[in-house]
Amino acid sequence: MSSPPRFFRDSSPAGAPGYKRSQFTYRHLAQLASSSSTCPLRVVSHIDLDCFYAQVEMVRLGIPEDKPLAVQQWQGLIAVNYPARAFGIGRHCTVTEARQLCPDLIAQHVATWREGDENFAYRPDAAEHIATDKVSLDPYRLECRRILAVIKDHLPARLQKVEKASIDEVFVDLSAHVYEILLERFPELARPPPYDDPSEQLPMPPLSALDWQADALVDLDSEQAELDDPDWDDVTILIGSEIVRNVRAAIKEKLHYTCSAGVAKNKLLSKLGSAHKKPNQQTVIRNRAVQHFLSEFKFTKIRNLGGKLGEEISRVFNTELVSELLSVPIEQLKSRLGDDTSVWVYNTIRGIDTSEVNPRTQIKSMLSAKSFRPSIDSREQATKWLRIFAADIFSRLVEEGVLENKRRPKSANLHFRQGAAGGGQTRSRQMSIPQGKPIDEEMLFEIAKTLLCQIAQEGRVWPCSNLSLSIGGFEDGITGNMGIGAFLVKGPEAQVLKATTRSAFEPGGAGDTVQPPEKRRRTDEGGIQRFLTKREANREADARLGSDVAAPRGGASSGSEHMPGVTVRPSGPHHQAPVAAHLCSRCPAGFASPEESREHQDWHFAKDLHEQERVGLALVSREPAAASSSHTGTMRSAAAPPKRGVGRPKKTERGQSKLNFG
Ligand code: TTP
Ligand code: CA
Ligand code: CA
Repeated sequence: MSSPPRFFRDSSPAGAPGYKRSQFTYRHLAQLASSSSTCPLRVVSHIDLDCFYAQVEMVRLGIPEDKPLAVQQWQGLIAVNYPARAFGIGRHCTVTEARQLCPDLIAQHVATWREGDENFAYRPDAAEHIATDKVSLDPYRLECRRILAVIKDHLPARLQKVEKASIDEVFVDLSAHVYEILLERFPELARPPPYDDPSEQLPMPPLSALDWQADALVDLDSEQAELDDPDWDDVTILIGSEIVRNVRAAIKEKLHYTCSAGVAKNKLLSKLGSAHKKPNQQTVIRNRAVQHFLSEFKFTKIRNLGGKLGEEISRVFNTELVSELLSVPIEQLKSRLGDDTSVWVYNTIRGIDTSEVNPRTQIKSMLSAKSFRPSIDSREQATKWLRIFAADIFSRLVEEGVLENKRRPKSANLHFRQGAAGGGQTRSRQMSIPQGKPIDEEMLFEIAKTLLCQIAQEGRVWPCSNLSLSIGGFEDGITGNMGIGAFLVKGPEAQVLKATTRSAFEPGGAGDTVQPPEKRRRTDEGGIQRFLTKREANREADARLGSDVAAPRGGASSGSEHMPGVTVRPSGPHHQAPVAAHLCSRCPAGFASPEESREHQDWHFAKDLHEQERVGLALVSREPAAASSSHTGTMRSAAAPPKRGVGRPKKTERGQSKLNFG
């Protein structure tokens, strides 16, 4: 645990000689207390686990943190720990290539479900069973829940605002929490504003050392900016950074995982910050450093600017650099990109983002699917998969609080793609899920079998190249924030969860395969969505992502087996077929909401960064490489490259020395 920084207790009183006012007002302070997304004192953090699946396997298997390890799916790698990355191994490598680079590499295959088996398991021969196995991401999802529980336990319940952004990352809006700490440390801020006027400026914070400890502090573009007195935004971000450091220490202490974090005034910047220095570090982007931080990026590296939109902008304005795009007036952007998009782009490259941190979004449907190459041709074979789908979906229902009747699906749907790989007609049947009695795995299995039976009765339906079971029409039990309950899984729910999923590492849980069914295009999207939704699925990307079939064709795909957060969520309670309104332009995934689609783009974006970092294109940065830079003293990296120093940061960040006023 870190000690709080030392501050002088007195702020300069109004009217004192040389009295200088803060640029912030009492109203801004009130906005901080209410976590307003437009508050200039706002503090948001993005926390991302380092080489997540690899760390889960290392902890599960008790592998020392300096041993190179990668997580394998079929012949590909989906996660690589930092010691293995030091050998040049990345997700682009096949297992064979990786072993050539590092003969000692531990390649752990993901757990799989196997046709006919009722449980998922870690199987030594999984890699050779692409035709009969289906990847289970349950171990990672369970660890994700435990990590979220630690994060939420660590933050005051009434002040917390945590958004799960993918399987290994969260956004946390720390504003309200920071406000409380701020008032404890500076009680003078709790006094009413002069003349009771909230637009009155605050007194300046005391000129004392802001102790940034081991944070990576992003440099400023001028020495002068560093010499400017710290204002309250520096103080709030510092307090936020202390909170995050403690959260990260708790995750390490309780679960033995390291993570990296960004601390800044919004989601956009905090997300860029968490990726800035890895592993096991946190990067602080003070408001005064934002422009300098961003100007070093290619804008194509920024969330949602990596795809078609970024390409279009670089073509039209003939640059990929944020620094050059900054000089383009808004009118000129508007004339080329349309109003909404240009405002968004204009703000984004200036680090302006007022999007909310949304506590968990509610799932509208769940889907479990498998593509068959070669196709299957009997009801017996299909039934074995239905059992797996039922177990898979049931496990996620448990997570959704269905057992406490918080939310309950109303309908089930079976899709059956007839014919050889990729081609053929899709048949589907839907039925209501009986209300009034508890849903269990057996009930879902029975429903699925009934639906299969109905399809089979149509005659001449075999062979089958893709099968999927989906449920939808969730009815809300508890309104508002699902919040903590879904993750903490305490008391009776924990018992049920234990009974149904058992340990993540024992057979008996459920799978996480969520695969997009046939997608329907929607072309009526305006603004930025235009760039995120249209475009043919990129099959090459799919193959690279390590789908369970070598080269999926046709609308149905199995390519998303290991993609975090890919959930196809049909809209409407009685949909006929799952409809993904927002298609990923880069892979076959589809989403029901723009938000989910954006999150998925982030995931591609992170993935691209990894690939580009490998060839040194990621980010024009003056910082030392992640592997050799500083990290906190209290936490040892579980996934640090060999021979890396542990403990103190190697060099003081520029801003750290410059902010010593005390
Ligand atoms: P990431 O957070 O993108 O990567 P990472 O945690 O492995 O590494 P880093 O330290 O750079 O954050 O993804 C989280 C997990 O999602 C990752 O461990 C495995 C899974 N994943 C895939 O299965 N395939 C992919 O292409 C990507 C990008 C991630
Ligand atoms: Ca990660
Ligand atoms: Ca991530």
